[in-house]
Amino acid sequence: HYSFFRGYPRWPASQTHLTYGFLPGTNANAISAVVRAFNKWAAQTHFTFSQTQDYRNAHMKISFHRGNHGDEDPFDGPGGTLAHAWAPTDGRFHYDADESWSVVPVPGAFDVETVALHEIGHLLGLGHSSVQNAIMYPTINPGMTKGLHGDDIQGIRALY
Ligand code: TQI
Ligand code: CA
Ligand code: ZN
Repeated sequence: HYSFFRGYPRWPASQTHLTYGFLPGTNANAISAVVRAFNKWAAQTHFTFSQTQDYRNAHMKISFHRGNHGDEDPFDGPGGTLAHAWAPTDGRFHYDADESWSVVPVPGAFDVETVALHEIGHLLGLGHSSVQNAIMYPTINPGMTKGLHGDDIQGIRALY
């Protein structure tokens, strides 16, 4: 079953359109995969999302970093943490650049789109789910791709 962050942080009801931007220099194939993930969330929620070139002013900011990258949660090299994102309305979403990433299923590499679906769930206010096939389930294996599950959609609809 889905869960939320403590205090149920969420985007204001008036903000159904949210922008996202990528740190300049982000790999184009990774951008395409994250765009697909936003489109999948948009198809199942009241949100619309659009990519902006104005990274600094985007509601949600996506970037790749390694190790200590200036926030309160340094990355840990290969293994361990793959990515992190903050609860509403912070908007930061970071990938650990020290992991193996792929935009097509490759054994041993993590799927950029699948991880984006999960982290966008956090950006929108979802916590983790106990349903194994839900995108918000807190475990994933390399080479695995997942999509949105009924439990994820019910969670977002319950929050908003
Ligand atoms: N990163 C954790 C995550 O996004 C960060 C985290 C730990 C967290 N506890 C949290 C975030 C509680 C919000 C609330 O879950 S991770 C997966 C999954 C990670 C894990 O690197 O462990 C994905 C990142 F679910 F597949 F295991 C992305 Cl998809
Ligand atoms: Ca790591
Ligand atoms: Zn998570």
